[in-house]
Amino acid sequence: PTLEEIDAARGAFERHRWQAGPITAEDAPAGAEEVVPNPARPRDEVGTITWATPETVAAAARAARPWDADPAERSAVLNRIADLYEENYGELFAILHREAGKSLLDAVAEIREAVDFLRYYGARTEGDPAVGVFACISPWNFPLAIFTGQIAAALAAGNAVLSKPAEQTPLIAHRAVQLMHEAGVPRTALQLVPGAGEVGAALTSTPEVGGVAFTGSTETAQIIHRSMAENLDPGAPLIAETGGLNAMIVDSTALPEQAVAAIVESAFQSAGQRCSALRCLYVQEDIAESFTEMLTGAMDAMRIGRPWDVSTDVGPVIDAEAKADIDAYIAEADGEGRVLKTCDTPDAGHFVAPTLIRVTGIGELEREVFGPVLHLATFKADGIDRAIDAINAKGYGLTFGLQTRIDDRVQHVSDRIRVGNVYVNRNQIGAIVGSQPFGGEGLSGTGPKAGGPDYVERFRAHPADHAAGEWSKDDTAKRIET
Ligand code: UN1
Repeated sequence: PTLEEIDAARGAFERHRWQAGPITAEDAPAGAEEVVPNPARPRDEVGTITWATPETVAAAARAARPWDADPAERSAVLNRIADLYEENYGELFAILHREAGKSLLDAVAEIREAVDFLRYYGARTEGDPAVGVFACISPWNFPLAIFTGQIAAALAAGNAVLSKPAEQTPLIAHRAVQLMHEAGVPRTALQLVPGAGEVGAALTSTPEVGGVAFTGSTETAQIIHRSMAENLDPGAPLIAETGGLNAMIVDSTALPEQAVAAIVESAFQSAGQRCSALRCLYVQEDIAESFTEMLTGAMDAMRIGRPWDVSTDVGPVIDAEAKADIDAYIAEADGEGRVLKTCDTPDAGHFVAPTLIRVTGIGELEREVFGPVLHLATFKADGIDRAIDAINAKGYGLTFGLQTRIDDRVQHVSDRIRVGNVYVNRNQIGAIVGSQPFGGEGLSGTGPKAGGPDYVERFRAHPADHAAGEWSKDDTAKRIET
């Protein structure tokens, strides 16, 4: 569909109110009900959510049964879900806009990616038996794509899934699970338990759970890992995709227009709410002044505003808490005189101004600020290795960008940087299922890469291979995209 058609299809759901809650195989107790707000429009009530509780999780775990249909049938059902997503795109767009504040372009990419995950993992249903019951815990920043990707992989391997979407985005998850059941996934093989931390804690300590897939913060991954160690089978796998402190290096040979476009997209698209987003930019000292001027000019040209306007580049952040946190971070930098550029934003709604902050190096960054905040440092002509070492020293290892026209440098830098995905002379977000498997190392995650050939394998029971570490090279190896 064209953007106009998408917008029209979405428009039919402009005032709809969704009602969501746990979806379990058998009757299970549920908890309190709450209104789901719209991050861009404070008075818009998008729907209501009835939360699951630890008791809901216990009942769902008892009712869970691995999906024992043959691989061809599982494959057909996963593809049917993809078809249903495509047929229902207007409604899915509307929820992504109103519940998650997704811009039109981000929502297009998100539905595309969810469909890609379903078809890609749907082609990998043959293999060893399932682990059993998988808990899938997903983030709000890709509330359909990552939510669907985890579930599709677990189901492709024949597992039963207990899925907890992020508490900010339960409505899109609920609608997705309805479509999955409509396509033919048995209710015993897929149950939805929306909730906050206590539901997550119940999932990662329920003895029936044989493995956990998690995407979210590094801190939460560590909590999950501890809970699994204390409560689950020692062999239960944790498949985690976590945070990043991603950098880009721009040397004096880079094409400035190309580099600026890549930086603006990498740092500010999706309001910077991607684990892959660019956080710290290193520009070679010799060109820093003119380059910074171009970059701040490009920031001036960005449109920040309502996600449902076709021309919007940057929408809101997810909620009031996120806005308060990022605004406080910017205010502190401002107080220290380190803000180089900030933009105007609409008054109402959870908008955060895209902001450029001066630092001496990535070492100064104490944490991942999950919003449209970019840090800028410079390096001397002979200092590129020192910059890379400083980036590696942070311990994360997700994405890295390089802008250069020196061929030898591409190899040298790619060899030295320790990340999952290296992007050369392009943006460093927007990995594509199948052709660009995505995932990191160190504090950024366990591997295997999502959208890669080994991802579904980790959802199967083959302890011999696990023990021997016999994963193919694509499992965690660095990938270079140009
Ligand atoms: C995330 O933000 O949690 O390449 C991971 C990208 C996306 C990142 C998803 N696949 O930008």
